[in-house]
Amino acid sequence: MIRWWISALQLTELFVSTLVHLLYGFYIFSSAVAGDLSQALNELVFKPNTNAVVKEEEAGGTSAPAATTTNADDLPPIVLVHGIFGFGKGRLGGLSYFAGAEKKDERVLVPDLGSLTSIYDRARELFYYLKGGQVDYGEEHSKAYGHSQFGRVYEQGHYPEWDEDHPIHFVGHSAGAQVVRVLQQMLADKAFKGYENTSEDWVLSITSLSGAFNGTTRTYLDGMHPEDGRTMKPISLLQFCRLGVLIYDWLDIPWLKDYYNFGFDHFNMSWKKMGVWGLIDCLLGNAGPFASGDWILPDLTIQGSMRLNSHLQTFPNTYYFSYATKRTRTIMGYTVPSSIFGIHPMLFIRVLQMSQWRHPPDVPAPYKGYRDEDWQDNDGALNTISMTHPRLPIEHPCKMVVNDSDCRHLQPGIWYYKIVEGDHILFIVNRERAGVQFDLIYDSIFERCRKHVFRRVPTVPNEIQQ
Ligand SMILES: *[C@@H]1O[C@H](CO)[C@@H](O)[C@H](O)[C@H]1NC(C)=O
Ligand SMILES: *[C@@H]1O[C@H](CO)[C@@H](O)[C@H](O)[C@H]1NC(C)=O
Ligand SMILES: *[C@@H]1O[C@H](CO)[C@@H](O)[C@H](O)[C@H]1NC(C)=O
Ligand SMILES: CC(=O)N[C@H]1CO[C@H](CO)[C@@H](O)[C@@H]1O
Repeated sequence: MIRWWISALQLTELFVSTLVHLLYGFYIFSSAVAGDLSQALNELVFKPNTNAVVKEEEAGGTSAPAATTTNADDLPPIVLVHGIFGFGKGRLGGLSYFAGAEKKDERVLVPDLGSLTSIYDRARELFYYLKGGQVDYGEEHSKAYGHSQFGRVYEQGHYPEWDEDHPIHFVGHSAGAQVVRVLQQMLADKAFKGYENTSEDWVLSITSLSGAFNGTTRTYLDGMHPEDGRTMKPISLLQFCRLGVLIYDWLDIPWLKDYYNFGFDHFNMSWKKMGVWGLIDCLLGNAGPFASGDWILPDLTIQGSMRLNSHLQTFPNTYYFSYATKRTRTIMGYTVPSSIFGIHPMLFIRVLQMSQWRHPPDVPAPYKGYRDEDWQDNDGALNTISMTHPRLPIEHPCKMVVNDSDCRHLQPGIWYYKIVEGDHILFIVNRERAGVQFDLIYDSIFERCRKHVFRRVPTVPNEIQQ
C-alpha cells in the first residue's frame, strides 16, 4: 500500500510539472497573469480612455431589471465559447479568457465547458447551460464512451427563453467555433430529449475567431498518430498531459477543481469513486476519456474533423463569419514565421514547427489530394487553411472579406472570412498584446451582431400601426 502512496507522490510531482507545461507550453496563458496585473495597474494609473465603446460595468450579471429601461434584456445574448484549455467566467480567480471583451456589450455570456472535453460533450453542456436543467449527454453516446449519461445541474438556465423567436449569437474561439456548429446541428436534429421543438434557427449567427474547422497538424506534432488521428504516440507531450489530468481528477481537491477544471467530472475519476485500482486502470489506458477517445485532441486531428464535418451543415438562415489567423509568410518558396516580434515567444517555436510539418510518407494521407504546402501557413496552433470555413468532406459556401465595410449587407448561409495577421492567442487572455487590433476586432464583431445581423420577422397585419 505504502508503495502506492509513494508513487502517488511522485505522480503528484509529475502532475505539477505537467500542469506547468499545460498552462505554459500550450496555447494560452503564459503572460496572462502578468498581463492582467499590468492591465490592472494601467487602469489604476491611466484612465481606460482607449476604448470609448466600453459600456460601464453591467456585464457582470443581469440582476434586477432596471426600472427605466429593460433594453439589455430584450437583446439576444452574445455567447462567447472558449477553446482548448479554455475556461469560462469565474475560473482562474476571475481571469477572462476573452480578455475582457465581454464588457464591450450589455448582454454577453461566457460559459465554462471544460478545458479538454470532447466537442460533442461541450455542445451538450452548452445547451443546458443556456436552457437550464441537468446536462444529458445522451444515452447512446455515454454508453459508447463509458461516462455517466447525466452531468452537472444548471438550476437556472442563462437564457431559458431561448427558441426560434429568441435566437442567439455565438462567438467561438478555436475549438469553440466547432462546438457551436455541432450544437447547431444537434438543434436541427432535435437531439435533446424533452425539447422536441429545437431547430437550426435557434442560432442567429456564428462568428469564429481562429476556428478549428478543418483540423490541425499541431495534433500530430504533439503526439497523435497521423495514421488514425485517434490514438496517442507512447512518448509524447500529450502522454504527459494525460497523466497529469488523470491524477488531477483522481486527487479531486475541491478548491483546485473550482479554480480550474478539465471537465471530466462525468467520468467519475475521483479517488472517492474509483479507488486506487480505478486510477491504475485509467493510467494503463483501459478506462477514462483518453482510452475511449472522448476528449478534444482526437476531434482536432484532420481525420477527427472529417468525421465531425461529415454530418455538419451550414444552414440558410444563420449568418456565419470567421477570422482566420496567420503568422507565417512565404519567402522563396519556403513558409516561415513572419517575424520574431509581435509573436508570443512560446508560439514562435510552434509556428516554426508547424510550417515545417511534413506528413510521414509511409502513412496514407488523411484525404485525397492532401498537400503539405496547403497546411504550412499557421498561427502556432492551427493551420490557416483550417480556419476560414468548413471544407470537408465538401466545401461550404464562402466569401473572403478584405475590408469590414464589405460586411454591411451580409447574407445568411455563407461563411464570410477574413485573414488576420496574428498568432493563435492574440485575441484572448491578454489584450495588451493585440493593442488596437483587439478593439477593432471585437468592436466589429459586436457591432455586426447588434446592427447588421437580424432575421426578418414576418409582419403580422394587426401589428402595423400606421
Ligand atoms: C458515476 O457516479 C454516479 C453517482 O455518483 C453514478 O450515478 C454514475 O452511474 C456513475 N457513472 C459511471 C460511468 O460510473
Ligand atoms: C412547440 O412549438 C409550438 C409552436 O411553435 C408550440 O405551440 C408548442 O407548445 C411547442 N412545444 C413544446 C414542447 O415546447
Ligand atoms: C475600407 O475601404 C474603404 C473604401 O474602399 C476605405 O476608405 C477604408 O479606409 C477601408 N477601411 C479599412 C479599415 O481598410
Ligand atoms: C480535413 C479537411 O477538412 N480537410 C480539408 C481542408 O481543406 C482542404 C483544402 O480545401 C481540403 O481539400 C481538405 O479536404
